[in-house]
Amino acid sequence: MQPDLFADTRSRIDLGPGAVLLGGFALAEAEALIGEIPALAAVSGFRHMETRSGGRLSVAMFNCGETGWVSDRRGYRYQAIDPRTDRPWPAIPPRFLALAAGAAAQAGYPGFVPDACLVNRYDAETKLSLHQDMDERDHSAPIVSVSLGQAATFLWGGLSRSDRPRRHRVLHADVVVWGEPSRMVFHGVDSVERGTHPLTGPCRYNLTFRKAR
Ligand code: MD3
Ligand code: FE
Repeated sequence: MQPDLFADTRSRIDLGPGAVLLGGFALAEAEALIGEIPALAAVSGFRHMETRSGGRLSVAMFNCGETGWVSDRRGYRYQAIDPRTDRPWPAIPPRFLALAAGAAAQAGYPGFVPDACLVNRYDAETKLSLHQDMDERDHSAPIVSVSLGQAATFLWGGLSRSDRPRRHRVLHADVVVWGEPSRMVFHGVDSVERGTHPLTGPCRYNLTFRKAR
């Protein structure tokens, strides 16, 4: 036990096997992380992607990294070129990489080097229905998720769609690390709380770091 390693984390909650919520892990860095978003968005840009069925995702998003997650009429996939700009996604900022690697290490996954960072923006009324993340090639790598701004209710289900999800409140600067065997659980975001966060206003940002290829 090395207590000093846990100094930044107010609470550590085990969500399930291989999945841990590090409460407030990003608190010291949060303002700087949020401060990186406008310059990244100026290169790529938040957009509501289309779905295969012609709908529109209510979460606004873009990626940084060598590859990025996209959805359109052809379905979901990762690609190195941003379809909106026809150029590569912006690089993942070094402070993003450091935070993601630090959280992964604290959760028991040393040496985490993500190649994709999805930047999600949830405005009031935005929800993300229950789903699994299965578009990544390497399911043995963990996923690191950083919540910024307004709090939300996270839905944490099981390995079968019909498993009734549990609800967890995720707060500003909370970091969740999901590895095997919880990597493929169904999950979603139920509702973003109303109100105004001093750093993000009415919205919640989520940075999701993955090894996609
Ligand atoms: C749980 N994003 O982008 S955190 C997504 O808050 C996504 O923006 C949510 O689900 C958000 O796909 C949830 C990220 C997350 C990613 C993968 C998971 C949560 C996960 C895999 C298993 C369990
Ligand atoms: Fe997901």
